[in-house]
Amino acid sequence: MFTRAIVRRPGTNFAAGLTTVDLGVPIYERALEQHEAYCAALERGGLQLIRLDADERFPDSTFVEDTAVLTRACAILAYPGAPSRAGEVTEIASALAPYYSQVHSLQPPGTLDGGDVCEVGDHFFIGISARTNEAGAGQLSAILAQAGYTSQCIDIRGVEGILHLKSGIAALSHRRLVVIDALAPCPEFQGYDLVPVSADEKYGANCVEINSRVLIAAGFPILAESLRELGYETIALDMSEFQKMDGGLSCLSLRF
Ligand code: CIR
Repeated sequence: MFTRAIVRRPGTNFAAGLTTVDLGVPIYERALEQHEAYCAALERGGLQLIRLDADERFPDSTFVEDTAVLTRACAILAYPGAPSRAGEVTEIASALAPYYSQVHSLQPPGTLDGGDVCEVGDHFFIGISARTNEAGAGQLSAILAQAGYTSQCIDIRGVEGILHLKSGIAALSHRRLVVIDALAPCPEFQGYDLVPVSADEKYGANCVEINSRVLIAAGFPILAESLRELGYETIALDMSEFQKMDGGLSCLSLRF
């Protein structure tokens, strides 16, 4: 159950951020509208928003999820794997300080993006990716273990077309995992109730459950229908401008 979320408005230089996809240049005005609709959906889910101003020093800083891992016990400041993003963590640390008495920080040579960390109950999957290395995953795993959580690493470096682990999976209530076809066979995911996502709806896998409603990217009708059949209310959000920058729905907020 989340009660709050940190969000950061995209800056005017949002289009100068990192991307590996070839979907065109994002339209800033549209990104702002989509961001506002996203914030409204979080508020509709009962979350109190901590809204940070745009930070033009960091074009990718609207993707706040990558800067921290939040648990009930503690906050863990990430060490983003892209050098252009490492400085984003400082302001997020200040924003989190009033809410957490226990704050840990990952240290180099460890790198870790929050988008690689997927919490399912008291267990965490940590993606080893182009952004998160073994050292970062190891540090996070040790901090989580101290706090009473278990974790497992999932190597996604060979999985085409996903930047982060959570580009390909999402945890829902009732031990459900929304999972793209390429990750569904992972032995670590067996024992969960898998909600499969076909290759042509892959981007939709990055969805977020907010207090029993599921926010999903618009345009993925098969996944939306599967979720409705499972009894979830879904809210579809247009994410086109964030998708152009490799960003999924979860990465626009840090929920806690
Ligand atoms: C980046 O490449 O870092 C940003 N353009 C997108 C980050 C997306 N983050 C996420 O999905 N957790």
